[in-house]
Amino acid sequence: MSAHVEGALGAPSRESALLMADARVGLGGPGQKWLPVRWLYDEVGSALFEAIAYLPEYGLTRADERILRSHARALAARLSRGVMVAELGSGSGRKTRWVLEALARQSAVRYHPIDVSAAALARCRVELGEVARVEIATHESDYLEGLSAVAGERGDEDLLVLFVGSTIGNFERAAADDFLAAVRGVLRPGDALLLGTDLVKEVPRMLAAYDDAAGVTAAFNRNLLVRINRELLADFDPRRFDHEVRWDAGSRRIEMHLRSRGAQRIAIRAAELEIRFRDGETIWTESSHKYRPDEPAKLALRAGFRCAAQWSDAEWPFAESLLVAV
Ligand code: AVJ
Repeated sequence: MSAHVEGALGAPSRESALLMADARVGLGGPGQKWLPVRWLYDEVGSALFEAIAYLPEYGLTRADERILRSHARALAARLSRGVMVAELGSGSGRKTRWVLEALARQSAVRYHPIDVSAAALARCRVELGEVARVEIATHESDYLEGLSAVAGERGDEDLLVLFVGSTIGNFERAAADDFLAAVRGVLRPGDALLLGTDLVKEVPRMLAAYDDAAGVTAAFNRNLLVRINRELLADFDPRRFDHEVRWDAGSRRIEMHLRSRGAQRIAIRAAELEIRFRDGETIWTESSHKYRPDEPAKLALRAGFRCAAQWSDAEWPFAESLLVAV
């Protein structure tokens, strides 16, 4: 629990060392400042994301859960009995419960959540630890490494990989292609991937989802600066950065930025780095790509899957696509 704090005071933790390297690359140069999205999710960031899922403006997580809940049985019916389940990103486990329960009605299930965050895995174990006929084995690693380990452990049974919540939206489009191809590379024909994608909607609705009235998403975004202060001994004043949300129509993505109020210099002591901001200059902290309904199937084909089924939500356009490795 205290690893991050220890990282700041004593020898840097492994995570802090990686954050430092990313800060050097993303903040040190002359171009657009940016940081990889994963740094948003420390303990506070993860808790804020869970709060975001309750915001009236942010329907994504609830839509994802509604679809999984309503179609879990239809999904289970399309899969072979005794399927092994791996999930990329363990989330809170809440929406996964529906899928696991439906599968466990058919036969016992082994569930392998994969996440870089030990805290997220611990919460997942609490949430899903006592679902009848479900056995959990957690993997603290990145997605592809964890998935290879899971694939290496199985015998004859098929594998179902869950990649829901529109986490894929964080990838650039070319990187999403590469990632799905890499996932396919670990799978055997007949294995399945359930892919959740948030769909394109009216622009004001998408903007509001990332700029809610209560300011929870702004806090989620600014928490990144607080984290860097703590782990890398930096002196960001989060009040001097505005939460900014943009819709890029060309790439069909929402972007989150932190926009400097005035020119400022920030010291990142642990990295022996000084960063200058011009007035209005931003750090690009996240991209959330939005998909057209036919895009997941096309993406699937390019990566070596066929789309066997797609379910969507009427209230909040979101799609869950069942992709089968060919
Ligand atoms: C968890 C990546 C799907 O991009 O919508 C929510 C994260 N960022 N509000 C998203 C997020 C700001 C979320 N994903």
